[in-house]
Formats: sequence, structure tokens, C-alpha cells
Amino acid sequence: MGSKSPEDQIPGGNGGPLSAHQCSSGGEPRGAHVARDGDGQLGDKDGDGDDDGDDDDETPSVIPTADHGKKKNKRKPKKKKTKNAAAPQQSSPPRVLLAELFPSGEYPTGECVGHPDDVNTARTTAAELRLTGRHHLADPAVLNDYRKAAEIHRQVRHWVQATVTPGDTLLDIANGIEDGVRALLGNPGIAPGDARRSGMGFPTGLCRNHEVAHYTPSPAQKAVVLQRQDVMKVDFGVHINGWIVDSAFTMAFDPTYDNLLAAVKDATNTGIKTAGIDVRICDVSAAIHEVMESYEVEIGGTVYPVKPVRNLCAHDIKQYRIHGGKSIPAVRNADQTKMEEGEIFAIETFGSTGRGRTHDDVGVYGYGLPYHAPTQVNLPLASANRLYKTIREQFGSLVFCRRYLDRLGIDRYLAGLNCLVANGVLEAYEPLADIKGSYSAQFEHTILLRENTKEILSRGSDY
Ligand SMILES: [Co+2]
Repeated sequence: MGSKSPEDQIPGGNGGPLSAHQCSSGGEPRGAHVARDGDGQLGDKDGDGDDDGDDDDETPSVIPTADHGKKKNKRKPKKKKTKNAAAPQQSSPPRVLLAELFPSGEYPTGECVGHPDDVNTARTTAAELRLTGRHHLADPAVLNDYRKAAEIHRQVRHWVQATVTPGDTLLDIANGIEDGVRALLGNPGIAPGDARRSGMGFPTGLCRNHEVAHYTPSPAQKAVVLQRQDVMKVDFGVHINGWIVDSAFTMAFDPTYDNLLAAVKDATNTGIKTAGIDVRICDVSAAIHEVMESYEVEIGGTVYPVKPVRNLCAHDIKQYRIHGGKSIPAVRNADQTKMEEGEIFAIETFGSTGRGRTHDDVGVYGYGLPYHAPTQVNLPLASANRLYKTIREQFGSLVFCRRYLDRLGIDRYLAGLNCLVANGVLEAYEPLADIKGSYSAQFEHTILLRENTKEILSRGSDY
């Protein structure tokens, strides 16, 4: 989920050239293949027993676990099927509890790399970290839960990449993602407090073409059908105890957009590579900017430079807070703020063939209470006060959308919702779009700045 910053808040100036620019492995054009080649490990496991009743060989029904060490993505020959009961495997659509796939209770580690400039001797001490409230990543239970959330993200997005095709409605895709996440967690999130224990970190974003961020389908609107020419950003979050994995990718079915997707994937990977403890935000931004601008894409005979979207930023994440307060723009700036040990960042970049700047589009994406929301409010509208209590119980400060209220069986909430927004109690998030006719892409990973390593939690074989 992108962090929006008004353009005039982006510090001016020039962070200067950065030496760290190298094209990362994410730079090769992949475009259309994202939908197809996330299946590097299909058939690669022991015991490909079709005991889930889904025996369509053309439909991948096995979902790989983290295997980011592998250099991707050639379909390996399927092993002979054995009817022996083997370790359970993920189904398609994903419905197998993740805990059943990892009986040890230990979930796969993300990709771990060193911090870029690991020479600082004045590193924060453990005691200081406790004081700043950033000690959670040293807790093995928190770390394991966080890795579990990341594995659920990988398995659910694999299902998207393997099955979503033009002709699908965005509503079905969003519901499919959210049903999958909740099934793998084993938590439908209906009883009060359940969705705060684990579930969606924010409403699934499905933005096409010039829509850049913060669009989610609503049953109240005319059905939106995915087209073959669409470039679709898929952005969803999985949380356990408020620790949110925020990760996004872009799908296209037409190879025209390969370079656009490659640019943004490269820019995001460059941001990830540059990030680390004691690294200044301006240096991460400058590296991202340089890489993004080095690409162009030809669409319909016109060559477009790929522009970084300047008012959507990478951001830190705090418990139950998708935007923790630090922002990393995708354009050069003079922000000397450093990334610090114990911090969690969603490194995301957006590239566009339009202006590289978004405006608020019509409609509402979602709603969120501030982190320190009062226990109750007393507005003139009784239904608003009741709705406030429900929202606080169900979601706390997690961002939610109208679909999430619908599935709780709440009805006639619209007047209350609008009243809470009008009174500044509840924040509403608008869809964000570039100019019509433009195309944009997004890639995003959640990274943990641990004491001795940078863990790219959501890394998979796909991106
Ligand atoms: Co985000």
C-alpha cells in the first residue's frame, strides 16, 4: 500500500549521484510472464499426489514455498505421480491451513543480505532499542509469525499469477485473494477481535493502467472485467498480530509493457539493495530515481520515458500501522533521515508513462482509524457512534473497505461512515490515478532491518 505525500512535502535539492547503481537481477523484461512463470517449483517436490481432488494437470495446484535462492523459473519436468500420502501441499484456490504445510511450526526465512555499509560501531544497543520500541524483530516468536505472514502472501499471490486471466472480474480476484489469506491463516475474521489477531493488512488493491494505487472493487459498482491489454497492480497485505507484510506486483498479458514492468521491478530491487541500517533516505531515493529513469517503453509506436511516481512513497511499518511515519520518495530529495535498526520498511516504487504524479480519483478505497483512536465518540448520529464501536473492535487502526463491513453482515452503514469521515474521526483514502491513457506499474517488498542482516521477508521466486 503506497504512502501518499503531497508533492510539496518532498524535500527539494539533490541527493547527488549514488555509486551503488547496478542493474539488479530483477531488471530483465518479464512483463506478460508474471502471470505464468511464478511456478518454478511446480512438480519439483516429492509426492505430487493429487489427493486434493484437483487433478487437472494444466492447473497448477502446488504452490512453492520460499525459494528465492533459485535463479528462476524454468518449468521442470513433473515427477511421476505417487499415490503415497505425502506432505500436504497447497491447493488451488489456496485453502490448506499454512500450519499444516509447516508441521514444525517454523516458517521460511526471507532472503537475507548484509547491510550496505556495515561498519558502524555506534550501533544502537539492545537496551536503547527497547526504549525506542523497535526490539520486536529480536523476538523469535514475532519473527516466525512475520515469516508465516510472508509465506501466506507468496502462496496466495502464486495462485493469482497462475490462475487470473482476462475476463475475470476484479471483485472475484479480490475476494479470491482475501478468502485465500483468511483460509491459510485459519481465521475467517468475523468474531470481534479476530481480524485484529490476523488477516488482511489493508484492502486488496487492484489498479489497472492509469489507476496507480488504492483502488479496490466494490459490489456496489458496475463489475470491472480484466482486459488482455490491462496492466494490473496487485497490492495486498497479510498481518499477524498487527505485523503487516506489504507486498505488490504487476501483471500484464501483453508483452508491450515488459519494459515498464522491468523498470519498476529494477527500481524496487535497487531500493531494497540500497536500503539498510544507517542509510540515508535521500540515498535510497536517488538510486531508485536513477534506475527508473534509465528505462523507456514503446506503446503503440510512441516511446515513453518511465517516470517515477513522485508522490507515492515507500514507508516504514509499525505494529497495526501500515504507514509508520518515515517516507522514501522515488525521486531525488535532500532528506538526511537514516533508516535504523529494528525498523521495518515496505520498499515500493511506482513507474508511469504519464506525468509521474497522481491525483485523487473518484470514489473511496478504504477507511482507517488513527492509531490512538478514543474508545468511543459522541456524534449527533447514533448509528455513527455504534459503527465507530464496531470498527474499533473489528479493525482497530487497520485500513478496511466497505466489502469488509458487508461480510460482517453490517448493513445501512453508509450514513454513519460518512458522518465519521465528515467529523474527522475516520480517515477515508481515495483512489490515486495518473492521467487517463497512461500506464503504471508497481513492485513492493517488506524488509526487516535486523541487527546483523537485512531480511527481505516477502521475496519469492516470482519477484
Ligand atoms: Co506499501
